[in-house]
Amino acid sequence: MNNDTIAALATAEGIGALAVIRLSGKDTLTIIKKIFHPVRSRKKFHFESWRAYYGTIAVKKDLRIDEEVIVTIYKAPYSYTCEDMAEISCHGGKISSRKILKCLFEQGARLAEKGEFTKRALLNARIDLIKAEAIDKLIHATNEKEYERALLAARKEHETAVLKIKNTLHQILEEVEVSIEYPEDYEIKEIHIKNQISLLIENLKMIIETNEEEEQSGGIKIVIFGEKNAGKSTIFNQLTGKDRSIITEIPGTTRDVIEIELERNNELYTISDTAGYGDIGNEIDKIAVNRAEKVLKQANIILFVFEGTGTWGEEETRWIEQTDKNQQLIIIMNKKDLKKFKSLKKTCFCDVAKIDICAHEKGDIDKLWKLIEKVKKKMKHETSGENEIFLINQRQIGLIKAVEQKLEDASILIEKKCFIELVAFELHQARKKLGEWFGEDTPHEILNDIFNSFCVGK
Ligand SMILES: Nc1nc2c(ncn2[C@@H]2O[C@H](COP(=O)(O)OP(=O)(O)OP(=O)(O)O)[C@@H](O)[C@H]2O)c(=O)[nH]1
Ligand SMILES: [Mg+2]
Repeated sequence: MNNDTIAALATAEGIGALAVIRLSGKDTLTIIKKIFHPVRSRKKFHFESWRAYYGTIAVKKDLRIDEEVIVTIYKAPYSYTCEDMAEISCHGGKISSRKILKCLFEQGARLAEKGEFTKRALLNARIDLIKAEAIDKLIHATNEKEYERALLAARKEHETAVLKIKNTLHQILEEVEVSIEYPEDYEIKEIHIKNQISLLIENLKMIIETNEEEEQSGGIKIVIFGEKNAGKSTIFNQLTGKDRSIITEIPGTTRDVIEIELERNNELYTISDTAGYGDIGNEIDKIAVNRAEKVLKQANIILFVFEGTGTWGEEETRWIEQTDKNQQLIIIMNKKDLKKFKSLKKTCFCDVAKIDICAHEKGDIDKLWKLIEKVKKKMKHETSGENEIFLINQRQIGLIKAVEQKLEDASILIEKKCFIELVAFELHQARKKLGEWFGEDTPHEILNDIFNSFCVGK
């Protein structure tokens, strides 16, 4: 492995109070000793690990221009990269850090590639690829949910849960390999091996399912649906705080599905406004309702909007009864400010959440948000963290799918009474794919691709 000395700005470039430059590699201490002048020490200076030193760096010796800095030293192997490292904390803004970096390059350091510090941590076995990707996800997280999942994926407990899967597969493979040597034992073990594989397949399927939902989710999906002109778009604009949907008194105003992502109380939501059902006038109406029905199926929470001045009929009941048992439902009786308004609260659908509102009233929209947050708690999946496996990107999901497929293939071969060597081959393939998940046997080009998405300085 290349352990030449690399340097990069670790903080975002731009105006700010401070900037931090990172340095890692075999010449770190030599370079620091050459350019850094501690303020207190007059005698020969000796760096200790995990200590911060105040001093200056002469960025232009002839003119005696010095940069004030704090240098923190991390000696190998107790650093992020397992190599000698230094972090130079200097004044923010572009100029200071650029000058210091130039100084470091003049002394033999080179500019780090994207993610090269973390790549070194991986190649020096300080972290595995799952943790490396979790660290990257932490930095790129755009909402609390993503951040929380990345944090959990970087924990020791997660490593233990991952190890359990790895060990189970290794045990199965061991049993199969012993059977190659002692085929007479295989008949006794065959059912046991098949059961073990089935259990692992089930476990992986569950992991894939929950993580795919999370990866594609964009948070909790709320779909606003209901009869034409009931006030869906008004509620949509009010809930999102945006003037996105067109509102008119003409029934059938909304045709396409309109979607907005938003974060509220650390939760990510995707809210969709849809076309209303009712008299199907023309081909466009038909297409519009079809589109609405499609997104309705993907909803975690359905806000069923009905104009409280109308009469609740069979069509409404039919829509309500179509709701999947995994979907949460809120019936909104809108336009309560109108004279003819009738509440549905006490009359029917006892186990469904209901609310009477006037979509123009801010207080009512606040109450609706509270009800949504209450209903949300009933949803099946809430992150517990314990023993849970987090697949935080499509690469990881793809690999676990491949492992699961290889196990399925092995299981079929056992069923068909094929040669045990063939079963062992499939299990070896499964183990290889599993290894790629945490960075064992991951081809170099793939590693490069992964770290290319990291920041320089990370
Ligand atoms: N009085 C009263 N009018 C409302 C209320 N909510 C919405 N409206 C009005 O009802 C009309 C229809 O509102 P929209 O939000 O466009 O209804 P919609 O359900 O999206 O209608 P379509 O897209 O045509 O299906 C507009 O004139 C709104 O101003 C309410 O609470 N009270
Ligand atoms: Mg509308």
